[in-house]
Amino acid sequence: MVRLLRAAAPILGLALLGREVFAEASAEQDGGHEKEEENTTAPYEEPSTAGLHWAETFDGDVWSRWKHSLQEKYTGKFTLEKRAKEALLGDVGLLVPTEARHYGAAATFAPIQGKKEVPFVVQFEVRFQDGLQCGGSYIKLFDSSGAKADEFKDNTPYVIMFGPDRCGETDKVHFILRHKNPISGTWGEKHFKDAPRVPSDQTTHLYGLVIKPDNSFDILIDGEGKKTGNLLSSMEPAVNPPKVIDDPADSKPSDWVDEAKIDDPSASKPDDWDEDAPARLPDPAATMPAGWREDQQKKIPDPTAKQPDDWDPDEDGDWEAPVIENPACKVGCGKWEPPTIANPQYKGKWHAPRIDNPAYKGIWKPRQIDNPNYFVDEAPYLLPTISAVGIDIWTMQKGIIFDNIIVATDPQRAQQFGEDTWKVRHQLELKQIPPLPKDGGGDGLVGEAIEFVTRNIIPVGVTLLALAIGLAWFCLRDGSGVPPPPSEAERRRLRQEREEARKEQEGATAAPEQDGAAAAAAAEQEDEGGLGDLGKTD
Ligand SMILES: [Ca+2]
Repeated sequence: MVRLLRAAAPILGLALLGREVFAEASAEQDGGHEKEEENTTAPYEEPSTAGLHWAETFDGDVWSRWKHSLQEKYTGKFTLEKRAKEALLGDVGLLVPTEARHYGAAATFAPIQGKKEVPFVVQFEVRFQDGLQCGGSYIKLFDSSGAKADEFKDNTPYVIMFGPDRCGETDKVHFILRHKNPISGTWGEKHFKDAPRVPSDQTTHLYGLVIKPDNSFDILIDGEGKKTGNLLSSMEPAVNPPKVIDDPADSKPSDWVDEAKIDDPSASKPDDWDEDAPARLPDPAATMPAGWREDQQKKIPDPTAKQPDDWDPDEDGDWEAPVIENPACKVGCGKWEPPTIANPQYKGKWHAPRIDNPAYKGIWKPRQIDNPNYFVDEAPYLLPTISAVGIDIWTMQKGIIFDNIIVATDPQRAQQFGEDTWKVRHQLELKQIPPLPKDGGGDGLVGEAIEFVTRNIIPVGVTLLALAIGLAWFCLRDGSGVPPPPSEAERRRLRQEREEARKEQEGATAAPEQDGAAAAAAAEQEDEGGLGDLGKTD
Protein backbone atom coordinates (compact mmCIF):
# COMPACT_ATOMS: atom_id res chain seq x y z
CA MET A 1 0.00 0.00 0.00
CA VAL A 2 2.72 2.45 1.05
CA ARG A 3 4.77 1.45 -1.94
CA LEU A 4 1.79 2.06 -4.22
CA LEU A 5 1.18 5.48 -2.74
CA ARG A 6 4.84 6.36 -2.93
CA ALA A 7 4.89 5.32 -6.57
CA ALA A 8 1.87 7.54 -7.14
CA ALA A 9 3.51 10.54 -5.50
CA PRO A 10 5.23 11.94 -8.64
CA ILE A 11 1.97 11.62 -10.58
CA LEU A 12 0.20 13.16 -7.62
CA GLY A 13 2.50 16.16 -7.77
CA LEU A 14 2.04 16.50 -11.52
CA ALA A 15 -1.67 16.07 -11.14
CA LEU A 16 -1.91 18.82 -8.58
CA LEU A 17 -0.06 20.97 -11.06
CA GLY A 18 -2.62 20.04 -13.71
CA ARG A 19 -4.79 23.04 -13.07
CA GLU A 20 -1.82 25.35 -13.54
CA VAL A 21 -0.70 23.45 -16.63
CA PHE A 22 -4.13 24.00 -18.11
CA ALA A 23 -4.21 27.62 -16.99
CA GLU A 24 -0.79 28.26 -18.47
CA ALA A 25 -1.72 26.63 -21.72
CA SER A 26 -4.82 28.79 -21.85
CA ALA A 27 -2.85 31.89 -20.99
CA GLU A 28 -0.41 31.13 -23.76
CA GLN A 29 -3.23 30.81 -26.19
CA ASP A 30 -4.85 34.00 -24.93
CA GLY A 31 -1.53 35.82 -24.87
CA GLY A 32 1.35 36.22 -27.26
CA HIS A 33 1.06 33.09 -29.37
CA GLU A 34 -1.24 34.41 -32.04
CA LYS A 35 -0.58 31.55 -34.39
CA GLU A 36 -1.81 29.10 -31.78
CA GLU A 37 -4.82 31.32 -31.10
CA GLU A 38 -5.82 31.03 -34.75
CA ASN A 39 -5.71 27.27 -34.55
CA THR A 40 -7.74 26.76 -31.42
CA THR A 41 -10.61 29.18 -31.99
CA ALA A 42 -12.72 30.36 -34.89
CA PRO A 43 -15.30 33.10 -35.19
CA TYR A 44 -18.85 31.88 -34.63
CA GLU A 45 -21.12 31.91 -37.64
CA GLU A 46 -24.82 31.27 -37.29
CA PRO A 47 -25.45 27.85 -38.87
CA SER A 48 -28.06 27.24 -41.53
CA THR A 49 -31.18 25.70 -40.04
CA ALA A 50 -32.90 25.08 -43.36
CA GLY A 51 -34.52 21.65 -43.58
CA LEU A 52 -34.97 21.30 -39.81
CA HIS A 53 -38.42 21.38 -38.23
CA TRP A 54 -37.14 23.56 -35.41
CA ALA A 55 -33.73 24.72 -34.31
CA GLU A 56 -32.52 26.75 -31.36
CA THR A 57 -29.02 28.19 -31.58
CA PHE A 58 -29.67 30.80 -28.88
CA ASP A 59 -28.97 33.64 -31.30
CA GLY A 60 -31.08 36.79 -31.57
CA ASP A 61 -33.92 37.60 -29.18
CA VAL A 62 -33.81 34.36 -27.19
CA TRP A 63 -36.10 35.50 -24.35
CA SER A 64 -38.88 36.14 -26.79
CA ARG A 65 -38.79 32.38 -27.49
CA TRP A 66 -37.69 30.92 -24.15
CA LYS A 67 -39.55 31.56 -20.92
CA HIS A 68 -38.60 30.64 -17.39
CA SER A 69 -41.23 28.59 -15.67
CA LEU A 70 -43.41 30.57 -13.29
CA GLN A 71 -43.54 27.61 -10.89
CA GLU A 72 -42.04 28.62 -7.53
CA LYS A 73 -39.60 25.77 -7.15
CA TYR A 74 -37.49 26.99 -10.07
CA THR A 75 -35.26 29.40 -8.18
CA GLY A 76 -32.43 28.94 -10.68
CA LYS A 77 -32.52 31.18 -13.75
CA PHE A 78 -30.73 30.22 -16.94
CA THR A 79 -28.52 32.87 -18.51
CA LEU A 80 -27.19 33.28 -22.04
CA GLU A 81 -23.43 33.05 -21.99
CA LYS A 82 -20.38 32.37 -24.06
CA ARG A 83 -18.33 29.34 -23.01
CA ALA A 84 -15.83 29.93 -20.22
CA LYS A 85 -13.18 28.72 -22.68
CA GLU A 86 -14.41 29.59 -26.13
CA ALA A 87 -13.83 27.59 -29.27
CA LEU A 88 -16.34 29.36 -31.51
CA LEU A 89 -15.82 32.99 -30.54
CA GLY A 90 -19.05 34.77 -29.67
CA ASP A 91 -21.26 31.67 -29.68
CA VAL A 92 -23.72 31.71 -26.78
CA GLY A 93 -25.74 28.95 -25.20
CA LEU A 94 -28.17 28.44 -22.33
CA LEU A 95 -26.13 28.30 -19.11
CA VAL A 96 -26.80 26.92 -15.63
CA PRO A 97 -25.06 29.71 -13.68
CA THR A 98 -25.52 28.44 -10.09
CA GLU A 99 -25.44 24.97 -8.62
CA ALA A 100 -27.98 23.30 -6.29
CA ARG A 101 -31.07 24.90 -7.80
CA HIS A 102 -34.05 23.81 -9.83
CA TYR A 103 -34.13 25.20 -13.35
CA GLY A 104 -37.19 25.26 -15.55
CA ALA A 105 -37.62 26.93 -18.93
CA ALA A 106 -39.38 26.13 -22.18
CA ALA A 107 -39.86 27.29 -25.74
CA THR A 108 -42.72 26.49 -28.08
CA PHE A 109 -42.60 25.76 -31.77
CA ALA A 110 -44.87 24.73 -34.62
CA PRO A 111 -46.61 21.46 -33.72
CA ILE A 112 -45.18 18.28 -35.20
CA GLN A 113 -46.76 14.84 -35.16
CA GLY A 114 -45.61 11.37 -36.11
CA LYS A 115 -46.13 10.67 -39.81
CA LYS A 116 -46.13 7.33 -41.59
CA GLU A 117 -42.72 6.34 -42.87
CA VAL A 118 -41.16 9.52 -41.47
CA PRO A 119 -38.39 9.36 -38.87
CA PHE A 120 -38.21 11.68 -35.89
CA VAL A 121 -35.00 13.27 -34.62
CA VAL A 122 -34.14 15.30 -31.55
CA GLN A 123 -30.58 16.45 -31.00
CA PHE A 124 -28.74 18.90 -28.77
CA GLU A 125 -25.33 19.61 -27.38
CA VAL A 126 -24.24 20.01 -23.78
CA ARG A 127 -20.96 20.86 -22.17
CA PHE A 128 -20.28 20.24 -18.47
CA GLN A 129 -17.84 23.10 -18.02
CA ASP A 130 -17.44 22.28 -14.33
CA GLY A 131 -17.99 18.54 -14.74
CA LEU A 132 -21.15 16.71 -13.75
CA GLN A 133 -21.17 14.60 -10.61
CA CYS A 134 -24.82 14.94 -9.70
CA GLY A 135 -27.46 16.45 -11.89
CA GLY A 136 -29.52 16.21 -15.02
CA SER A 137 -28.97 17.83 -18.39
CA TYR A 138 -31.85 16.33 -20.34
CA ILE A 139 -34.65 17.93 -22.27
CA LYS A 140 -38.35 17.15 -22.49
CA LEU A 141 -40.48 17.37 -25.61
CA PHE A 142 -44.14 17.93 -24.99
CA ASP A 143 -47.37 19.28 -26.35
CA SER A 144 -47.92 22.78 -25.06
CA SER A 145 -51.58 22.41 -26.04
CA GLY A 146 -51.71 26.12 -26.62
CA ALA A 147 -50.30 26.92 -23.14
CA LYS A 148 -47.60 29.52 -22.82
CA ALA A 149 -43.99 28.45 -22.36
CA ASP A 150 -43.84 29.93 -18.85
CA GLU A 151 -46.60 27.55 -17.76
CA PHE A 152 -44.17 24.64 -18.14
CA LYS A 153 -43.96 22.69 -14.87
CA ASP A 154 -42.16 19.69 -13.47
CA ASN A 155 -45.32 17.63 -13.97
CA THR A 156 -46.13 18.88 -17.45
CA PRO A 157 -46.88 15.67 -19.37
CA TYR A 158 -44.08 15.11 -21.83
CA VAL A 159 -43.80 12.79 -24.81
CA ILE A 160 -40.04 12.27 -24.82
CA MET A 161 -37.43 12.86 -22.16
CA PHE A 162 -33.92 12.58 -23.53
CA GLY A 163 -30.40 13.38 -22.39
CA PRO A 164 -27.72 12.89 -19.72
CA ASP A 165 -28.44 12.25 -16.08
CA ARG A 166 -25.84 11.38 -13.48
CA CYS A 167 -26.02 11.08 -9.72
CA GLY A 168 -24.90 8.32 -7.40
CA GLU A 169 -25.46 5.06 -9.18
CA THR A 170 -27.35 6.71 -12.06
CA ASP A 171 -25.21 7.43 -15.08
CA LYS A 172 -27.21 7.29 -18.28
CA VAL A 173 -28.41 9.10 -21.33
CA HIS A 174 -32.13 8.78 -20.66
CA PHE A 175 -34.65 7.98 -23.27
CA ILE A 176 -38.15 7.85 -21.82
CA LEU A 177 -41.24 7.70 -24.00
CA ARG A 178 -44.60 8.55 -22.51
CA HIS A 179 -47.21 6.50 -24.25
CA LYS A 180 -50.98 6.73 -23.98
CA ASN A 181 -53.10 3.65 -23.43
CA PRO A 182 -55.98 4.25 -25.87
CA ILE A 183 -58.36 2.08 -23.83
CA SER A 184 -57.74 3.38 -20.32
CA GLY A 185 -56.64 6.82 -21.46
CA THR A 186 -53.69 6.78 -19.03
CA TRP A 187 -50.11 7.68 -19.96
CA GLY A 188 -47.22 5.47 -18.93
CA GLU A 189 -43.48 6.18 -18.81
CA LYS A 190 -41.55 3.67 -20.91
CA HIS A 191 -37.82 3.67 -20.15
CA PHE A 192 -35.18 2.44 -22.58
CA LYS A 193 -33.67 -0.52 -20.71
CA ASP A 194 -30.17 -0.23 -22.16
CA ALA A 195 -29.44 3.49 -21.93
CA PRO A 196 -25.80 4.42 -22.69
CA ARG A 197 -23.50 6.03 -20.14
CA VAL A 198 -22.76 9.75 -20.11
CA PRO A 199 -19.30 10.82 -21.37
CA SER A 200 -17.33 11.99 -18.34
CA ASP A 201 -15.04 14.65 -19.77
CA GLN A 202 -15.59 18.39 -19.94
CA THR A 203 -15.70 18.85 -23.70
CA THR A 204 -18.94 19.49 -25.56
CA HIS A 205 -20.93 16.39 -26.53
CA LEU A 206 -23.75 15.96 -29.01
CA TYR A 207 -26.73 13.82 -28.02
CA GLY A 208 -29.07 12.53 -30.73
CA LEU A 209 -32.16 10.33 -30.73
CA VAL A 210 -33.46 9.00 -34.04
CA ILE A 211 -36.79 7.14 -34.04
CA LYS A 212 -37.40 5.24 -37.27
CA PRO A 213 -40.56 4.05 -39.04
CA ASP A 214 -39.76 0.40 -38.18
CA ASN A 215 -40.03 1.37 -34.47
CA SER A 216 -36.30 0.97 -34.00
CA PHE A 217 -34.31 3.85 -32.57
CA ASP A 218 -30.70 4.92 -32.26
CA ILE A 219 -29.07 6.92 -29.53
CA LEU A 220 -26.09 8.78 -30.91
CA ILE A 221 -23.36 10.49 -28.98
CA ASP A 222 -21.13 12.83 -30.97
CA GLY A 223 -22.83 11.67 -34.16
CA GLU A 224 -21.96 8.01 -33.58
CA GLY A 225 -24.49 5.29 -32.75
CA LYS A 226 -24.06 4.24 -29.12
CA LYS A 227 -27.17 2.14 -28.55
CA THR A 228 -29.95 0.76 -30.69
CA GLY A 229 -33.34 -0.34 -29.46
CA ASN A 230 -36.90 -0.97 -30.51
CA LEU A 231 -39.96 0.73 -29.10
CA LEU A 232 -41.79 -2.62 -29.10
CA SER A 233 -39.13 -4.66 -27.29
CA SER A 234 -36.57 -2.44 -25.54
CA MET A 235 -38.76 -0.41 -23.21
CA GLU A 236 -39.58 -1.06 -19.57
CA PRO A 237 -42.45 -1.45 -18.96
CA ALA A 238 -43.40 -2.53 -22.47
CA VAL A 239 -45.26 -0.06 -24.65
CA ASN A 240 -47.97 -2.67 -25.26
CA PRO A 241 -49.45 -4.17 -22.09
CA PRO A 242 -49.87 -7.96 -21.51
CA LYS A 243 -52.96 -9.63 -22.95
CA VAL A 244 -53.89 -11.38 -19.71
CA ILE A 245 -53.32 -10.15 -16.19
CA ASP A 246 -53.81 -11.40 -12.63
CA ASP A 247 -57.43 -11.05 -11.58
CA PRO A 248 -57.30 -8.30 -8.96
CA ALA A 249 -60.53 -9.68 -7.46
CA ASP A 250 -58.98 -13.10 -6.82
CA SER A 251 -57.29 -13.85 -3.50
CA LYS A 252 -55.67 -16.88 -1.90
CA PRO A 253 -58.24 -19.04 -0.06
CA SER A 254 -57.64 -19.18 3.67
CA ASP A 255 -57.39 -23.00 3.61
CA TRP A 256 -54.88 -23.06 0.74
CA VAL A 257 -51.88 -25.23 1.60
CA ASP A 258 -48.66 -24.14 -0.13
CA GLU A 259 -46.21 -26.05 2.07
CA ALA A 260 -44.82 -28.76 -0.21
CA LYS A 261 -42.92 -30.75 2.47
CA ILE A 262 -43.66 -31.47 6.12
CA ASP A 263 -42.00 -33.37 8.98
CA ASP A 264 -43.09 -37.03 8.89
CA PRO A 265 -45.66 -37.13 11.72
CA SER A 266 -45.19 -40.90 12.13
CA ALA A 267 -41.45 -40.64 12.79
CA SER A 268 -39.98 -40.40 16.30
CA LYS A 269 -36.50 -40.13 17.73
CA PRO A 270 -34.88 -43.59 18.08
CA ASP A 271 -34.20 -44.59 21.68
CA ASP A 272 -30.45 -44.93 21.08
CA TRP A 273 -30.15 -41.45 19.55
CA ASP A 274 -28.07 -39.39 21.99
CA GLU A 275 -28.47 -35.72 21.13
CA ASP A 276 -25.96 -34.79 23.83
CA ALA A 277 -23.04 -36.87 22.52
CA PRO A 278 -20.12 -34.43 21.86
CA ALA A 279 -18.89 -33.94 18.32
CA ARG A 280 -15.26 -34.60 19.30
CA LEU A 281 -13.52 -36.74 21.91
CA PRO A 282 -10.01 -36.87 23.34
CA ASP A 283 -8.11 -39.45 21.31
CA PRO A 284 -8.02 -42.55 23.60
CA ALA A 285 -5.03 -43.91 21.64
CA ALA A 286 -2.89 -40.83 22.23
CA THR A 287 -0.19 -40.87 24.87
CA MET A 288 1.95 -38.16 26.34
CA PRO A 289 5.11 -37.84 24.19
CA ALA A 290 8.37 -38.83 25.72
CA GLY A 291 10.19 -35.80 27.04
CA TRP A 292 7.05 -33.81 27.86
CA ARG A 293 7.56 -32.09 31.21
CA GLU A 294 4.32 -31.54 33.07
CA ASP A 295 6.31 -30.34 36.06
CA GLN A 296 7.94 -27.48 34.14
CA GLN A 297 6.77 -23.95 33.09
CA LYS A 298 7.15 -22.81 29.47
CA LYS A 299 8.85 -19.54 30.50
CA ILE A 300 11.25 -19.05 33.37
CA PRO A 301 13.42 -16.24 34.77
CA ASP A 302 16.84 -16.39 33.09
CA PRO A 303 18.96 -18.34 35.64
CA THR A 304 22.17 -16.87 34.17
CA ALA A 305 21.05 -13.25 34.57
CA LYS A 306 22.45 -11.24 37.47
CA GLN A 307 21.38 -8.04 39.09
CA PRO A 308 23.57 -5.22 37.72
CA ASP A 309 26.07 -3.86 40.16
CA ASP A 310 24.68 -0.35 39.94
CA TRP A 311 21.07 -1.45 40.52
CA ASP A 312 19.61 0.53 43.40
CA PRO A 313 16.44 -1.13 44.73
CA ASP A 314 15.35 2.22 46.25
CA GLU A 315 15.61 3.96 42.89
CA ASP A 316 14.98 1.12 40.43
CA GLY A 317 12.60 -1.09 42.40
CA ASP A 318 13.08 -4.81 42.97
CA TRP A 319 15.31 -6.36 40.35
CA GLU A 320 13.76 -9.17 38.32
CA ALA A 321 15.62 -11.45 35.94
CA PRO A 322 14.37 -11.28 32.31
CA VAL A 323 12.04 -14.12 31.32
CA ILE A 324 13.30 -16.69 28.76
CA GLU A 325 11.97 -19.83 27.05
CA ASN A 326 12.49 -22.81 29.33
CA PRO A 327 15.21 -24.97 27.70
CA ALA A 328 13.63 -28.04 29.35
CA CYS A 329 10.52 -27.62 27.18
CA LYS A 330 11.89 -28.86 23.85
CA VAL A 331 9.02 -31.36 23.58
CA GLY A 332 6.48 -29.54 25.72
CA CYS A 333 5.66 -28.33 29.21
CA GLY A 334 2.63 -27.89 31.42
CA LYS A 335 -0.40 -30.13 31.61
CA TRP A 336 -0.51 -32.49 28.63
CA GLU A 337 -3.87 -32.74 26.82
CA PRO A 338 -4.51 -35.47 24.25
CA PRO A 339 -5.57 -34.33 20.75
CA THR A 340 -9.28 -34.75 19.94
CA ILE A 341 -10.87 -36.93 17.26
CA ALA A 342 -14.35 -37.05 15.71
CA ASN A 343 -16.82 -38.89 18.00
CA PRO A 344 -18.27 -41.92 16.14
CA GLN A 345 -21.32 -41.74 18.47
CA TYR A 346 -22.08 -38.13 17.57
CA LYS A 347 -25.47 -37.66 15.88
CA GLY A 348 -26.45 -34.11 16.74
CA LYS A 349 -30.02 -32.94 17.06
CA TRP A 350 -32.64 -35.35 15.80
CA HIS A 351 -35.00 -34.13 13.05
CA ALA A 352 -38.00 -35.95 11.68
CA PRO A 353 -37.56 -36.88 8.02
CA ARG A 354 -39.34 -34.59 5.55
CA ILE A 355 -42.09 -36.09 3.44
CA ASP A 356 -44.37 -34.79 0.71
CA ASN A 357 -47.31 -32.92 2.23
CA PRO A 358 -50.46 -34.82 1.24
CA ALA A 359 -52.49 -31.60 1.63
CA TYR A 360 -50.20 -29.59 -0.70
CA LYS A 361 -52.11 -27.75 -3.41
CA GLY A 362 -49.21 -26.04 -5.16
CA ILE A 363 -48.11 -22.39 -5.27
CA TRP A 364 -51.17 -20.19 -5.39
CA LYS A 365 -51.50 -17.88 -8.36
CA PRO A 366 -54.33 -15.50 -8.99
CA ARG A 367 -56.71 -16.37 -11.75
CA GLN A 368 -55.73 -14.92 -15.14
CA ILE A 369 -58.23 -12.70 -16.85
CA ASP A 370 -58.21 -10.78 -20.10
CA ASN A 371 -56.56 -7.40 -19.58
CA PRO A 372 -59.39 -4.89 -19.91
CA ASN A 373 -56.87 -2.27 -21.04
CA TYR A 374 -55.17 -4.51 -23.58
CA PHE A 375 -54.26 -2.99 -26.89
CA VAL A 376 -51.61 -3.34 -29.54
CA ASP A 377 -49.96 -0.25 -30.91
CA GLU A 378 -47.92 -1.55 -33.81
CA ALA A 379 -46.50 1.85 -34.62
CA PRO A 380 -45.49 3.70 -31.46
CA TYR A 381 -42.98 5.56 -33.65
CA LEU A 382 -45.96 7.65 -34.73
CA LEU A 383 -45.52 10.16 -31.93
CA PRO A 384 -48.35 12.30 -30.63
CA THR A 385 -48.21 16.05 -31.10
CA ILE A 386 -45.07 17.78 -29.87
CA SER A 387 -44.93 21.55 -29.86
CA ALA A 388 -42.50 22.57 -27.15
CA VAL A 389 -39.15 21.78 -25.58
CA GLY A 390 -38.58 22.20 -21.88
CA ILE A 391 -35.59 21.88 -19.60
CA ASP A 392 -36.51 20.84 -16.08
CA ILE A 393 -33.39 19.96 -14.13
CA TRP A 394 -31.66 20.09 -10.77
CA THR A 395 -27.91 19.94 -10.62
CA MET A 396 -25.08 20.09 -8.08
CA GLN A 397 -22.70 21.48 -10.71
CA LYS A 398 -22.99 24.87 -12.34
CA GLY A 399 -21.52 25.60 -15.76
CA ILE A 400 -23.72 23.24 -17.78
CA ILE A 401 -24.35 24.89 -21.15
CA PHE A 402 -26.99 23.78 -23.67
CA ASP A 403 -26.92 24.71 -27.33
CA ASN A 404 -28.09 23.82 -30.83
CA ILE A 405 -31.29 21.99 -29.92
CA ILE A 406 -33.08 20.70 -32.99
CA VAL A 407 -36.20 18.73 -33.86
CA ALA A 408 -36.15 17.21 -37.32
CA THR A 409 -37.58 14.51 -39.56
CA ASP A 410 -34.49 13.96 -41.66
CA PRO A 411 -31.68 12.14 -39.82
CA GLN A 412 -29.13 13.05 -42.49
CA ARG A 413 -29.98 16.70 -42.26
CA ALA A 414 -29.67 16.51 -38.47
CA GLN A 415 -26.30 14.80 -38.87
CA GLN A 416 -25.15 17.57 -41.20
CA PHE A 417 -26.28 20.22 -38.71
CA GLY A 418 -24.25 18.42 -36.05
CA GLU A 419 -21.21 18.53 -38.28
CA ASP A 420 -21.70 22.23 -38.99
CA THR A 421 -21.98 23.07 -35.30
CA TRP A 422 -20.81 20.48 -32.78
CA LYS A 423 -18.08 18.95 -34.95
CA VAL A 424 -16.49 22.32 -35.72
CA ARG A 425 -16.48 23.20 -32.03
CA HIS A 426 -15.30 19.74 -31.02
CA GLN A 427 -12.25 19.85 -33.26
CA LEU A 428 -11.22 23.20 -31.77
CA GLU A 429 -11.85 21.96 -28.22
CA LEU A 430 -9.57 18.99 -28.87
CA LYS A 431 -6.80 21.38 -29.88
CA GLN A 432 -7.35 23.33 -26.65
CA ILE A 433 -6.47 20.32 -24.54
CA PRO A 434 -2.84 20.85 -23.50
CA PRO A 435 -0.46 18.67 -25.55
CA LEU A 436 1.27 15.71 -23.95
CA PRO A 437 4.76 16.55 -22.75
CA LYS A 438 7.40 15.42 -25.27
CA ASP A 439 11.00 14.39 -24.46
CA GLY A 440 11.98 15.15 -20.90
CA GLY A 441 8.35 15.18 -19.94
CA GLY A 442 8.70 11.59 -18.89
CA ASP A 443 6.85 8.54 -19.99
CA GLY A 444 3.46 8.24 -21.64
CA LEU A 445 1.76 7.33 -18.40
CA VAL A 446 2.58 10.70 -16.88
CA GLY A 447 1.36 12.45 -20.02
CA GLU A 448 -1.88 10.53 -19.93
CA ALA A 449 -2.26 11.39 -16.27
CA ILE A 450 -1.88 15.09 -17.07
CA GLU A 451 -4.37 14.89 -19.90
CA PHE A 452 -6.85 13.04 -17.72
CA VAL A 453 -6.45 15.56 -14.93
CA THR A 454 -6.85 18.59 -17.17
CA ARG A 455 -10.01 17.10 -18.60
CA ASN A 456 -11.43 16.16 -15.20
CA ILE A 457 -10.04 18.75 -12.86
CA ILE A 458 -12.75 18.73 -10.22
CA PRO A 459 -13.32 15.00 -9.71
CA VAL A 460 -9.59 14.30 -9.90
CA GLY A 461 -8.87 17.16 -7.50
CA VAL A 462 -11.22 15.75 -4.89
CA THR A 463 -9.79 12.26 -5.32
CA LEU A 464 -6.21 13.51 -5.11
CA LEU A 465 -6.94 15.54 -2.01
CA ALA A 466 -8.24 12.38 -0.35
CA LEU A 467 -5.19 10.46 -1.62
CA ALA A 468 -2.81 13.15 -0.38
CA ILE A 469 -4.35 13.12 3.09
CA GLY A 470 -4.16 9.34 3.14
CA LEU A 471 -0.56 9.43 1.92
CA ALA A 472 0.47 11.97 4.54
CA TRP A 473 -1.19 9.93 7.25
CA PHE A 474 0.47 6.77 6.05
CA CYS A 475 3.92 8.40 5.89
CA LEU A 476 3.58 9.91 9.35
CA ARG A 477 2.39 6.64 10.74
CA ASP A 478 4.54 4.16 8.94
CA GLY A 479 7.23 5.73 6.78
CA SER A 480 9.86 8.38 7.54
CA GLY A 481 12.20 6.33 9.72
CA VAL A 482 9.92 5.23 12.53
CA PRO A 483 12.24 3.05 14.65
CA PRO A 484 11.59 -0.65 15.13
CA PRO A 485 9.89 -1.59 18.39
CA PRO A 486 12.29 -1.31 21.35
CA SER A 487 13.67 -4.43 22.90
CA GLU A 488 12.99 -5.29 26.54
CA ALA A 489 16.37 -3.84 27.57
CA GLU A 490 15.78 -0.65 25.58
CA ARG A 491 12.40 -0.28 27.13
CA ARG A 492 13.91 -0.46 30.58
CA ARG A 493 16.51 2.13 29.66
CA LEU A 494 13.92 4.47 28.19
CA ARG A 495 11.74 4.10 31.24
CA GLN A 496 14.65 4.92 33.46
CA GLU A 497 15.69 7.93 31.39
CA ARG A 498 12.19 9.26 31.44
CA GLU A 499 11.94 8.83 35.17
CA GLU A 500 15.26 10.64 35.65
CA ALA A 501 14.14 13.48 33.45
CA ARG A 502 10.93 13.78 35.40
CA LYS A 503 12.72 13.96 38.72
CA GLU A 504 15.19 16.48 37.36
CA GLN A 505 12.40 18.69 36.13
CA GLU A 506 10.51 18.40 39.39
CA GLY A 507 13.56 19.39 41.37
CA ALA A 508 14.66 22.24 39.09
CA THR A 509 11.33 24.02 38.65
CA ALA A 510 9.67 22.98 41.91
CA ALA A 511 6.67 22.35 39.76
CA PRO A 512 3.19 22.46 41.31
CA GLU A 513 1.82 19.11 42.42
CA GLN A 514 -0.68 19.03 39.61
CA ASP A 515 2.03 19.13 36.95
CA GLY A 516 3.89 16.30 38.58
CA ALA A 517 0.72 14.25 38.64
CA ALA A 518 0.08 15.07 34.98
CA ALA A 519 3.61 14.01 34.05
CA ALA A 520 3.20 10.77 35.97
CA ALA A 521 -0.13 10.19 34.24
CA ALA A 522 1.49 10.88 30.87
CA ALA A 523 4.31 8.48 31.69
CA GLU A 524 1.78 5.86 32.65
CA GLN A 525 -0.18 6.42 29.46
CA GLU A 526 2.97 6.08 27.42
CA ASP A 527 3.74 2.84 29.19
CA GLU A 528 0.41 1.39 28.27
CA GLY A 529 -0.44 2.88 24.93
CA GLY A 530 2.62 4.50 23.41
CA LEU A 531 5.63 2.26 23.15
CA GLY A 532 3.57 -0.82 23.80
CA ASP A 533 1.44 -0.02 20.76
CA LEU A 534 4.45 0.51 18.56
CA GLY A 535 5.67 -2.90 19.62
CA LYS A 536 2.33 -4.45 18.73
CA THR A 537 1.69 -2.92 15.32
CA ASP A 538 3.46 -4.28 12.26
CA1 LIG B 1 -25.30 28.96 -29.83
